Amino acid sequence: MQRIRRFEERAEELYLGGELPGFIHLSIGQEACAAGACAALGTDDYITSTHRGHGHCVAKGAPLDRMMAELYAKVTGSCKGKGGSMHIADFSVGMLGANGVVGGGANLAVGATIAARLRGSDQIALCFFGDGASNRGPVHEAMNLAAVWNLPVIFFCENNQWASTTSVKSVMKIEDVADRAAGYGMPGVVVDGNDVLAVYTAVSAWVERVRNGGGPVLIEAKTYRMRGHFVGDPQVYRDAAEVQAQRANDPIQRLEWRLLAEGRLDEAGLARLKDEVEAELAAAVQFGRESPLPEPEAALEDLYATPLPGGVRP
Ligand SMILES: Cc1ncc(C[n+]2csc(CCOP(=O)(O)OP(=O)(O)O)c2C)c(N)n1
Repeated sequence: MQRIRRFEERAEELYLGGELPGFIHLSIGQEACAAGACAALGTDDYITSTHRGHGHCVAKGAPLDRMMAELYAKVTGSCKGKGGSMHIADFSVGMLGANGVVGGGANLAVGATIAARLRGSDQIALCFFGDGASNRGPVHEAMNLAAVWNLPVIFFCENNQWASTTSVKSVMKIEDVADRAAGYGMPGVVVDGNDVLAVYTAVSAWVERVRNGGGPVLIEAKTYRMRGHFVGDPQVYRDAAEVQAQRANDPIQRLEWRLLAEGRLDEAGLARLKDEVEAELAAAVQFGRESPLPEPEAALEDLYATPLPGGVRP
């Protein structure tokens, strides 16, 4: 969680300093969702993400230097500089991509598990999506098909209370997104999305069942987006007091307090951990800054999948 938080705080600074191109959406406040959920998955398992994907990428194990280079649009980035923040991916760790299309990851997750099944693999997919995405048709089509075909997908809704400028309360007649699972004949579970251990426990409880043909599950994590929708968002749609009130529920602070209180970590250990993250991050920023931009011709590469023998496309 600390790696995610600091990566994003640094990205915010670099963006505001004019160093990073494009748009940046931060998941500050939601780190327990990414960290808790991904810790319950295997390296070979897949995740799909949202436009707020840095945390998911870090939590799945992507190296920070290649991520930072991607934000700099450099050739050493995990997508060779072609994805940037909003379309960051790292296939080497099963992170199939952040996504500019709200809800777009749901069908990718379903497709990845169909492909895995055809290969005879027991890989599963966890699809991160938002409360806003939960109101979109493609997400429901994905949940329905996954349920009907017993596909090994964990639909993980990060309900951060806001879809861009829209409060979840104004576009949902029900309290819990998880209730919608019943409509597809799958279990629906609500978890405290700011408690990393609760998220880890909840996801872990379903991983084996999902992997072993038990069908998909919908897990809704209640959390809160602490920053604007994007870096630079003036946030006129919500009260500063509302955001302020959420500070006491910070997932990182909560875990720190707990580990210190239980004697599992002391102040020196915590400081050491933070120093390690800072050193890793400083190296990542340097790597991003100093890496070359792609050659213009590279824009013409990777447009089509490599044909299989006989001209068949995979
Ligand atoms: C199909 C589609 N419709 C609308 C948008 C514009 N848009 C970008 S982010 C967003 C809100 C998404 O909310 P949510 O799914 O809750 O994710 P969050 O931003 O809260 O992480 C919208 C409507 C889009 N990118 N794609």
